[in-house]
Amino acid sequence: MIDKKVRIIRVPFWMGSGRIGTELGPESMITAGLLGQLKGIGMDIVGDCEIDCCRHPSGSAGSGDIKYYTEVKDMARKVSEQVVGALQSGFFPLVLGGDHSVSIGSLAGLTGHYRNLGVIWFDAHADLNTEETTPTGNAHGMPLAIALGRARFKLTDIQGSNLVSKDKLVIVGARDIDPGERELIREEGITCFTMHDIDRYGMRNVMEKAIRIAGEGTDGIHFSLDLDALDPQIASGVGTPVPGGISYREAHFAMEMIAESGLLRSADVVEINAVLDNDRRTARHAVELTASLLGKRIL
Ligand code: 4U7
Ligand code: MN
Ligand code: MN
Ligand code: MN
Repeated sequence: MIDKKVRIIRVPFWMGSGRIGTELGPESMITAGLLGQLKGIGMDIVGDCEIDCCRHPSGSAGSGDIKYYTEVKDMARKVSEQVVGALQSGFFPLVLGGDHSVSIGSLAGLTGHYRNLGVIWFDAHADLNTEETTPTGNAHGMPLAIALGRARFKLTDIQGSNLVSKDKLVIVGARDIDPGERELIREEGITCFTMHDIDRYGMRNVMEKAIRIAGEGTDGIHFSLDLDALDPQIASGVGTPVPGGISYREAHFAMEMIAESGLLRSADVVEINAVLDNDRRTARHAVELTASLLGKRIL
């Protein structure tokens, strides 16, 4: 068990996903018992906060390349400030989305604090679209391109941040990759363990490699959990489900391996769409996975 003071940063934001529902994510995880789970494993929850982000846009999505660009950037700046504040106080930042554009804020805050950050990105998607390659204009498909400095909107547009190093980034669980993203993965040599790799080598081998790449010679690992990494048969409450995903047991084991590594420095839990999560199972899985990630053990 990690002896940790955790600051929960709730980000009720949906505008990076283009549809409402993810703004209810933080609330749905709290309702599903997140605080009790974390206290149950000895976590001290200190000064949790909610980001004051735009929930009801006054205008349209805008005419630029990124929908709701102004709102996304404003949200990311605020998340970044809270993440920096948590780190300066010695607290573990746990960011609850919201759609995956909230991670732009997490990464901006983290890279300002840690010179050499490792990142593991658990996702059905690569989230590597740029303004040029995005098929949708939705910012939640772009955070990694932004973090690597490959989009026009760069992480360093947020004050105090640095870019993420492509050598220290690992994507796990991908199975829906757009043509532009595929090209970027090849060009940059980004490590992307697809479902094919998980089938072939098993979750254990994939995670051993992922933890080595993101954890060796870095200041530690940021783990970003997009719930659509899970198979939609067990986690249907997401806006962009893709069949053929990670099983319940594979996911738990991956979380436990990260916890055991002792290298985890921060985490995001994102993309629960409470409007689609009718049976609340996705929120419950999110809570259980978060507890395992932070050190919950069976025995
Ligand atoms: B998520 C998509 F085109 N690639 O860019 C896009 F398929 O944070 C989906 O991983 C992105 O859930 C999904 O809009 C973003 C699309
Ligand atoms: Mn994602
Ligand atoms: Mn995804
Ligand atoms: Mn999604």
